[in-house]
Amino acid sequence: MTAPATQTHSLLERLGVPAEALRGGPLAVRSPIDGSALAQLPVHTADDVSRMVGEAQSAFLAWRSVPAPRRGELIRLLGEELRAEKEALGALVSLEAGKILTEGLGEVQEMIDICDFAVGLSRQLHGLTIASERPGHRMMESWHPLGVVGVISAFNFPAAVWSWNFALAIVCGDAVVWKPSEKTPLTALACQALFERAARRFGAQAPAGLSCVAIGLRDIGEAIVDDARVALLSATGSTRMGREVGPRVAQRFGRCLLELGGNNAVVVTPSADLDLAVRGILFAAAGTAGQRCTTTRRLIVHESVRETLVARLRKAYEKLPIGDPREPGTLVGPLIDRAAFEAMQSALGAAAQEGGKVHGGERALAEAWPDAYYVRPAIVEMPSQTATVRHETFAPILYVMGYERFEDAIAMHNDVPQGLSSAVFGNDLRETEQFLSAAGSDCGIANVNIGTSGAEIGGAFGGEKETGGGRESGSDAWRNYMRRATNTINYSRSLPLAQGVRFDV
Ligand code: UN1
Repeated sequence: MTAPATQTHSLLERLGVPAEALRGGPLAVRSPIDGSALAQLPVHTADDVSRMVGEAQSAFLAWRSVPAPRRGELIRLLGEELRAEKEALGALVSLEAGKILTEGLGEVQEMIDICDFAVGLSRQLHGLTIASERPGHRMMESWHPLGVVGVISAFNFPAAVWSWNFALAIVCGDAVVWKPSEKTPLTALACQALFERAARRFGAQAPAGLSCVAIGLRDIGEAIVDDARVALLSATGSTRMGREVGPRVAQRFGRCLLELGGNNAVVVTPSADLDLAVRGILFAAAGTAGQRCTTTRRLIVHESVRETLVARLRKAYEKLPIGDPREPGTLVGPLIDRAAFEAMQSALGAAAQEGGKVHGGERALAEAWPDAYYVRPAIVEMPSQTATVRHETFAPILYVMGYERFEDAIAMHNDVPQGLSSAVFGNDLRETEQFLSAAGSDCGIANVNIGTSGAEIGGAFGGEKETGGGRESGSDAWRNYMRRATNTINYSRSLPLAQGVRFDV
């Protein structure tokens, strides 16, 4: 296989990021494939961020008056650029985030899908008309562009998470300042270059500053978080990050959209089709090397099928091809870095201390790539849902717990601090519907007979409790990016007051 740096540079050049932009800075960007250096990127300062937010604010003031369907046209053009460069951008995601190729391409497809969705939405940013209690009056609500949107994204979806926010924000009439993960800034530069291509084709009506990318570490994120001109801060990452960001944005009465940790479970009931369950769990638990916020981390299985299911999963796990994510046969690529590997090992150690029986989890391919961190995905049979299980470790660890009564399975399912995604496998309508009911799964996403990961963009994406409560992507998530005005219009010749109040002199 070509050296990651060589391949990355030629992809970036193709995507419109010049080689000189990748040199001479303090931020070392590495490929998780072999740990090799991809770039020494220049970084921005807090002052640069302040300037960017100012430019974005000016762009917003012009952009908000461009008709929404016209704004949709810009996103349609971005979708075209993404279609044209799907292979290249997907390969870049693989190189920088370590995803297998099909998942890198899937990520770009998700970006194309949200662009299509946003284009349609640009003619559907509608409010209600509401019956007024007063004669000759009409009430309605209008949705207006909000302002500058700050986006902070994580390494594991280095492009798609930005696009969910960006495509909606742009059709909603906002401008966006993006701080990508410092682990995956090159993908961000490529996205920006593709957007600039679309903007050039769109013409002068697209103001400069509509899309800004701020490269750097924590201080750059903080500069966006604390800037009062940023009307909405959409942040994806750890619960620890959200706990800091949320109150800081609230302090200045900004809006927050948080997508934080998940601790997603699959419940397998006695009536489940085990062939489906094995396939669904395998992809959701071991896919993306366990590094999706929607990854299945817990398996809650009825005692009557537990032994069979665990045996089948273990067999499937042993066959998982681990290796260079660019090789067509690979299903499990590397962890993002050494810290991820160490967190995984310490979770496995703690689980063993708590009585867990660990299968797999060991480092792989260390001799071939001493600076990369490949692991065999782990299955850990637990005596109960311990403290380690209740904590999200961003690695491929599947904890298995048994249950006897379905009510107990639901209680165990909900007894974690996070609430993102969930699934039940079963063909007993009473159980699967109970899982989806108000007294069932407490997550933002609840599925039947499919795994917890791989949501489509048409639905609202996000979760409850420590997951942060935000909803992105489909359904009515666009409302996050707009402000609502309630309008009352009097077309009569008198002035009746609401609630029958009299105030005549
Ligand atoms: C994430 O891991 O941050 O549902 C997002 C999924 C993808 C998005 C995951 N559509 O797994």
